[in-house]
Amino acid sequence: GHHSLVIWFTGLSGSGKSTIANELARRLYENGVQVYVLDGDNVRHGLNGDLGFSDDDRRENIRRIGEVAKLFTDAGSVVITAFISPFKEDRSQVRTLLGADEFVEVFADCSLEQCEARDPKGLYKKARKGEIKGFTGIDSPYEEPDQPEVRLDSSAKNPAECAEDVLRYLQEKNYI
Ligand code: GGZ
Repeated sequence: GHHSLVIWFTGLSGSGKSTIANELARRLYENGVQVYVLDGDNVRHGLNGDLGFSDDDRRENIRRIGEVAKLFTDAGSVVITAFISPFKEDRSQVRTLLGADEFVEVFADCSLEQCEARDPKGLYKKARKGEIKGFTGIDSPYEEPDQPEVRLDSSAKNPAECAEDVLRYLQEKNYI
C-alpha cells in the first residue's frame, strides 16, 4: 500500500518539471501506485483558463491547484504537480493545506542560462525581445526554495535520472 501525497515540482520554464513529473508518474504507475499528474496542459486550459500570468493570477493558479491536489489525496491518489509556482509563500500555503507529511517539494534546479539555451517553445526568446511581458526569470521573479525535500540537478541530469532521484527519496521515507 501507499500513503496519499502530493509531489510538488517547482522550477523555471524549461527546467524539466513536466517531463520529469510524467516519467515519475509512469514509474509509480508501473509499481501499482494510483497517480495523477496536474500540469499546465490539464489545468491552465480548463479549470484555470480564466487566469493569466500576473502575480495575482499566479497566486490564484497555485491556490486552486493546491485545493484540487487535496481533493485527489482525499480520494487516495498520489498527485504530481508541475507548475513554476514562483512564490515561496504560495508553496508554503499549499504545504500547510496538505499537511507537512503529505507534501514533498521537489525543486527542478536548472540554471536560467540552461533553461534559456533549451528554450523548447521559444518563449525566452520572445521574452527577451519584449514580446512576452512578465516572463519568469526574465522580468518576473522566481523564488527558489531554501529547503525542498528534493533538489534535482536538472541542468546536468536527464529526466530519467531525476525521476530516479525522487523515487529514491520516496522509498527512503517509506512513502512507497
Ligand atoms: C512564465 C509562461 C508565461 C510567463 C506563458 N511566465 O514552458 P512552458 O510555457 O510550458 O511553461 C510555462 C507555463 C507556466 O505556467 P504555470 O502555471 O506553471 O506558471 S505559474 O506557476 O507561475 O502560475 C510557459 C507558459 O506557461 N508561460 N506565459 N509570463 N511562463
